[in-house]
Amino acid sequence: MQFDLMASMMCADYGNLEREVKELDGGGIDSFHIDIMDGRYVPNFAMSLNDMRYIAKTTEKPLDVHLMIEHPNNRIHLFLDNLRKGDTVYIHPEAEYHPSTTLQSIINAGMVPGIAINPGTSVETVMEMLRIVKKVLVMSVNPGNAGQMYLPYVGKKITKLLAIKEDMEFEIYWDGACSADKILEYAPKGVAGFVLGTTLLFGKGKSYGETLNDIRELHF
Ligand code: S6P
Ligand code: MG
Repeated sequence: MQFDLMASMMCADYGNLEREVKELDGGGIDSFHIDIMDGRYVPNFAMSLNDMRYIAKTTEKPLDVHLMIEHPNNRIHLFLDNLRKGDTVYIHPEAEYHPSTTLQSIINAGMVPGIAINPGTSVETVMEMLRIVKKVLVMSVNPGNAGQMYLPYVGKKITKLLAIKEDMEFEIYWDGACSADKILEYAPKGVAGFVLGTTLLFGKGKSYGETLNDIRELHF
């Protein structure tokens, strides 16, 4: 079964960030998920531009930058100038007056454009943007914190997105409270990747390599 695994780096041990990145890299993570929060769009501050730069220079694997900030277009160049072609940038459409303009800036810079969809946001609201983006990050928790409970009503939205993803040419990624049973259920249905945080990857008393192998060996 083919699917990507991304590490939610806001859950990493910041006292040993280089070691964390290298262990995840060596353990077979597919990309590094960078949660950027501004304390306004979401009620929390998380990773910074400096953290993102540091991780970018410590690994050659792709970065998956999830911007939970108001009006990302005002400062989008700060992110784009520090990423590599092929890295992904997700914006929240609600945080921007003209999200399609911001997505175009991401495309023009050679990055992969994505939108993140909050639990309370419907597919219909973002329908036109689905024609522009390559990736859709479905939030299965409200944005702002790691370690939250899965919101089961999000399942219906994933089913809707799965039904239109081929025609509209985007891939679906899961973010929030990702457990093995969610991967078992949704990878076979066509969800392309999963962001792993405190639920499945960090603080488990096992090496990241072991955990990632266990996930890849799940019996589908
Ligand atoms: C939430 C953020 C997510 C979390 C991730 C953590 O605002 O976008 O990327 O970091 O959900 O995983 P977990 O398993 O602790 O929920
Ligand atoms: Mg995230």
